[in-house]
Amino acid sequence: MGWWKEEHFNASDADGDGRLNITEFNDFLHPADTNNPKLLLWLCKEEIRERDSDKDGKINFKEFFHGLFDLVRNYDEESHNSSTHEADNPEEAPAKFYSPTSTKM
Ligand SMILES: [Ca+2]
Ligand SMILES: [Ca+2]
Repeated sequence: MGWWKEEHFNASDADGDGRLNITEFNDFLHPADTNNPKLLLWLCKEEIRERDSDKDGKINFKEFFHGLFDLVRNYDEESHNSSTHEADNPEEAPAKFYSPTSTKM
C-alpha cells in the first residue's frame, strides 16, 4: 500500500510541477474522464493489476473472462428492477376473449 498512490498522483500531475491544480485533481478523482495520457496509462495498469490474479503483469483469457463475468454480473444486478414488463392480467384475458368485439367468425 502507498507506492501506487504516489504513482496515481504523479500520473495525474499532467504538467509535472509536483502539485495538482483543479483540473489535475479532478483527473485524479475521475481518471476515466481524463485527457491526460499518463493518467490513462496508469488507469490501464490499474485495471490489469486488479484482474491479474497470477501476477504476471498480463491479462490472460481466464483473467479477462473473470473480469468480464464480474462486469456482466454487476450489470445484471443493476438492471434487475428495470424489467417492468406488462404481464397479462390473468383475470382480464378471458373477458377479452369472450367480448363480442373480438369474435371473428
Ligand atoms: Ca501539476
Ligand atoms: Ca496474469
